[in-house]
Amino acid sequence: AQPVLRLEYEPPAFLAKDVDLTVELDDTSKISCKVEYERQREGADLVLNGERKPAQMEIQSVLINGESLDADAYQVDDETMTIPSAALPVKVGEKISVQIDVTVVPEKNTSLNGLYKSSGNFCTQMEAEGFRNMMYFVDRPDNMSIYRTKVIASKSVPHLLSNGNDVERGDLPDGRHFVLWEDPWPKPCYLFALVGGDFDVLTDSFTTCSGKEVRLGIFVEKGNLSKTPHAMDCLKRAFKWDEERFDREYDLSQFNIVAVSDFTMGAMENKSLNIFNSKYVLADNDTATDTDFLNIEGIIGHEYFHNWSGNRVTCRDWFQLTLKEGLTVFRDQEFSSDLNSRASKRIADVQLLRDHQFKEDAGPMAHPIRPDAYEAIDNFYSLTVYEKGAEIIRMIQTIVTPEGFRKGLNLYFERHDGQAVTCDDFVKAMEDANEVDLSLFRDTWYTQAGTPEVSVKTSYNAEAAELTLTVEQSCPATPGQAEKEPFDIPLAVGLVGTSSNGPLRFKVGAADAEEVDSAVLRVTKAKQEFTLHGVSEKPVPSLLRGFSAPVKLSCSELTRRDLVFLAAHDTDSFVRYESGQELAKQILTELVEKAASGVEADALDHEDAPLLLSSLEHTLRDASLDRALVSLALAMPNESAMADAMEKGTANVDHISSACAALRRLIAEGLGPLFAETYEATREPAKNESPGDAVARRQLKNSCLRYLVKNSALREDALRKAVHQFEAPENMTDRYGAVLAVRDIDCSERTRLLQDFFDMYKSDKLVVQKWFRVQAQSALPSTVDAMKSIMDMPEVFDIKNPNCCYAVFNAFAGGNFTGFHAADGSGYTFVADRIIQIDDINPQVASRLAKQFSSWRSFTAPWSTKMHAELERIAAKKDLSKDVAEIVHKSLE
Ligand code: B3K
Ligand code: ZN
Repeated sequence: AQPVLRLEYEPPAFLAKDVDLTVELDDTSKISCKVEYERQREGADLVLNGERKPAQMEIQSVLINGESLDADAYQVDDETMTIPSAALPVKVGEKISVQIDVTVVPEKNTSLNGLYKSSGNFCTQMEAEGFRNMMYFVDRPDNMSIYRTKVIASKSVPHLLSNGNDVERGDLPDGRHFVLWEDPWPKPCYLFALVGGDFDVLTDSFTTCSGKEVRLGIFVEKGNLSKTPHAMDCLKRAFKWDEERFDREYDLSQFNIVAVSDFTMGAMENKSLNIFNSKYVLADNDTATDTDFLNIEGIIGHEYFHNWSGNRVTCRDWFQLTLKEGLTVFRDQEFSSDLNSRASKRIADVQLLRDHQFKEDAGPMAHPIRPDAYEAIDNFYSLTVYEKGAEIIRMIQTIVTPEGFRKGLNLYFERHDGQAVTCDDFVKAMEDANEVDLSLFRDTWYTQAGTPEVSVKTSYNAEAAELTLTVEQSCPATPGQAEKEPFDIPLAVGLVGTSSNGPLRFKVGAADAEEVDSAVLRVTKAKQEFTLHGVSEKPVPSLLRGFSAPVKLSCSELTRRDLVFLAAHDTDSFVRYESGQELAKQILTELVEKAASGVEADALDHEDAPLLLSSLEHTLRDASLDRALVSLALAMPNESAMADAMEKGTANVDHISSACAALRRLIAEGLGPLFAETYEATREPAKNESPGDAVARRQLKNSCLRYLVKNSALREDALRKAVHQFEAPENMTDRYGAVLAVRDIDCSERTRLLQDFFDMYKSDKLVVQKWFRVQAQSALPSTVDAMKSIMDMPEVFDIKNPNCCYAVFNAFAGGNFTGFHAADGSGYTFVADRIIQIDDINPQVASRLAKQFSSWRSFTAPWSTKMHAELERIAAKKDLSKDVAEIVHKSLE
């Protein structure tokens, strides 16, 4: 497909001011849309977006000012309807009414984009470009309109919902009923939503800071009411948090959430009618893990926060997507951090970024957070736009301070309320509210792709009590960007003293500056020096505190002992964690080299393993630590992270797998008794334990259990522990944790737990998806066969359901390194077959899966050649969707 280019933006020739929709829900649904279009450009034709497929849209009639337009008076092709200017006799600034009637078949719409059916209920997903699957319209985010929507259906469809307020409802003479909705806030069509179905409903209310009462509703498929209270609590917390932290009040008298089983993404922020993947709404102790509960909180918050960052102020065009997504991810991260453990949330977010976004930034799909071109916009709902985008916002907050950030955000909302704007407008508001110049920051982070590499050297002058940091930065080339300008990087640093084992105070810049124990250095040049004064002893530097910028940091003079020291003594919890990870990574890198030199997997050992073990032991024994952080420290860099860290074309799957397995074994064997002791100490709830502490305790307990089963001497006992934990769990975290612990071991306990798990939960789709996931991620050689058996279970597996695909195919391709990269290519072939199969059903799901092949250049042969061959096979598929085509072609370029 021809790429769309950011710099070719032109405002629309016609704006839809008022939209009057009537939707008659049925097998073949009739949709009538009367729009007041205001001309913006003299002489321009009215070009409407519309696609016949995937919902079989058929035009019934076109009326201009109430007069029927003959079919030969307008043109229709695969993507547009063009009404010639001559048929639209209005001047610039004047309005003309255009009414289009179509029919669509929601059941046929397996793309889940537009109007479709899920478990018998009607629902919509319009972002980014779904509205055009239901109506010919100016489908772009800078076209903002007031919507009135009349939904009509038979009474077997009792709940009829849309955006805004329900202003009228009643019965029709033919026995059907209707509800009329009016949304007073102008919005682009990607925020339009419509639902018709038979649901169970939880209602509640929230009183806003100015005393307005908001009715809240959560609509779920029948039988799920008991799994809604957590989501409702989260929703009310989100309302309150946004008032307190960012002065944002809700702006309508009702707010509804609908949970559906078939949904491509996590959820969608449609104005006052959020639609969710049921995975991110439904939870109770028996069926949801602690992580599920936290994810629900984050996503309910995220969608609610979009009401301001996205809906009241939206994007001018889709290149600006990070304007709403990066900002809203940042807001949901802060929400979760304020409500739970900030330190472990930060580490989890950094893990996600480094494990997945760094990979994207180093591969063929690398793009700036504000891309310059796209073929299929849905491919750009990426980790870069979302997660790296949130890091860019976080850096702005670091630069202007949290208080300045709040001021800047208030100015942004005030200045642009009701508008569709750009990332530049956002940065400008931050600059104006804080009187700072962010031009270098803006011109690097928003325009350049790739992960900057920052290296630091220090030199200490005892006499002058000065520490000089020499900082260098560079950024590897990415597609279309060979050379990069130096970024504007806020580098947070602290110093730790070895005589006190504690923070040292210092001064930045001048000897008479204020004394601090942490500072943010602004690195803006390729090479730059910073001098810290008043440094009373030779310190160990604590660099990139809190992961203050999305970069790869190295400091070659930090010895392994320094890393162990930081892991034990730094006051910054991120650097503590990071130092342990860095040590493990260095050891793993050398284990990979040993494996390459022919050492057998079982014989792999490392002279610094004892150092790592003593560091982990120190962490495990430190009673003052948050147990969630202890558990995070125990997780070693995985195979895929190691492959990413290697030079392109050098990753050998066998060597990496052996090295990672060896390190896990060394830890499991070296700390066996301590894991057993810690497991006992964390098995039962403590007195007066807070819910957050309980989550952290269970996290640590399950980490220990996973190591215990890897210890050959303790395995038998560990398997008994797993079975017991499965049978008498505190909640699903424990039951699922037990299954996870036995996942990779071919033993009777594994067979039994998997069977019991299925028997207990076979009627619960979301839990069965967990059962899929465990099997898809198993390191056992039978995994591809297990996935094929799952596909043969029509009562639980449906390839049209995205969650099923994610829990089996994406879980395998993205989370089962040894299985996906099996040397015989069986993993690749299995996944490529699925991409080809799913492409005809749901291109967005297929495209997400196809992204797993884009790392092929990282590997040595035979892996690289086999992945490449599968990419060629996918590329050759007839009628390949533009979503998958874009990924595959860019990967092959
Ligand atoms: N804005 C939606 C994403 C919809 C993507 C469609 N391809 C979810 C979110 O970020 O809140
Ligand atoms: Zn979002």
